[in-house]
Amino acid sequence: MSETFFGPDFQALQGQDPEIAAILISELDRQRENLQLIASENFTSPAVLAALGSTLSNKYAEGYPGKRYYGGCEEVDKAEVIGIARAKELFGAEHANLQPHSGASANVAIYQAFTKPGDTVLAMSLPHGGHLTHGSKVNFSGKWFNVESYGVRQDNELIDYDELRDIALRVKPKMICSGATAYPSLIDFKTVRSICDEVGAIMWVDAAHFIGLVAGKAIPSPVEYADVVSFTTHKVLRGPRGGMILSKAAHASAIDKAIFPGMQGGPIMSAVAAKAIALKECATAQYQAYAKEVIVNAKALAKSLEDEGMRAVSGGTETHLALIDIRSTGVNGKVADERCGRAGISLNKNAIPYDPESPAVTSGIRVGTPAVTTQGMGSEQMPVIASLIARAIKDGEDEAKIAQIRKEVNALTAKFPVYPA
Ligand code: DSN
Repeated sequence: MSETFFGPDFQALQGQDPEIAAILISELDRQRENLQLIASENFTSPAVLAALGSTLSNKYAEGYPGKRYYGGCEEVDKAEVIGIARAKELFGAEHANLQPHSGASANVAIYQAFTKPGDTVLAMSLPHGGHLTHGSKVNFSGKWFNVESYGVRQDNELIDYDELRDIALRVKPKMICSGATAYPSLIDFKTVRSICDEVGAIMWVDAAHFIGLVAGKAIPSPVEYADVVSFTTHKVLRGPRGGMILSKAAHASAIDKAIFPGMQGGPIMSAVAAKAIALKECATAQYQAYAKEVIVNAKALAKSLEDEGMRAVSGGTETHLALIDIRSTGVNGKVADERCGRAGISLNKNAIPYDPESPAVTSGIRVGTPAVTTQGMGSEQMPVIASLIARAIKDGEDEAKIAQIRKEVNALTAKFPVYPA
């Protein structure tokens, strides 16, 4: 029963606000019953959810531990101090700031700490897998900064570090950003560091997508190379929705000032405490095994989708996500996303490099394994999932077939219950 998951307070909510109570229930049911393949989503632990739903949410705590602008911060101070220590220990970082409300907020702070409006920044292009905050014209980054872009080669769909270096030498950026939302391969941080040193640029890594794999020691860390690393805490990392920044000690003051008072007021202390909980969870052997399994599953899912006749961009994946070129199906990304959705499979349409379709349509889908791995699925289930996706894409016009796929999706997820009552 979904009601029992929320505990005794839920009855009061049902009485007071049945409309919202019903949404909490139906969203929990959706997460339990459907296949969650969005590469940036996960199922956070009940302990993290408990902190998010706690009275820490009531507390104003502008400032930093021991230097607040409000009284009564003794208890929340303890949570933030513990969280900072855990972040530094887990990532081997010299400085950590747990206050960013989101990944985009963290990135605003990084621009503010290291650049002035009008400065040149070099980042991965959005159509090749970058992020809105990496210089998109519809985002503050593209409006207020001169963001130059690098991309992937057309032949192997991997970052071309020679091209990156050539562009850096030409445009002389103040800062170079590595990191993407739809790049299935590992990034060569050592080479990026050498390019930054050559042109005198700050090395910023937006690790939002893969930081959980770093935390689980499943892939190499950017922390030793980068001046500053920003990320979200709710993806593979499996924490609360929010952001975090790690940096060298020399940048600590600039980062902290950029977050507060530079662009945020009071931190969300319930989220800060939840981040501390997630960081403790990430330091366990179980989490390390999980992070490795996420990659094993992503590789298996990419291979199985290729067996279904689709093409994995850059030949597969080394991370938690795969980008799939679905042009062989004759269906575009937008339609595939919608058909999978009707079949109970949550994924997203995604541009592939050099995509002939517009960003609103796309030729691809992005799939990720953080959530299905959390619920215990393994290599055995990946071909089953690939087959369900392929059938939903191909048979999506036939309501009876979609209903049958949905039934199979629900039967599969029932075997791997999330948030058991
Ligand atoms: N929106 C996130 C994603 O899905 O990749 C990036 O911030």
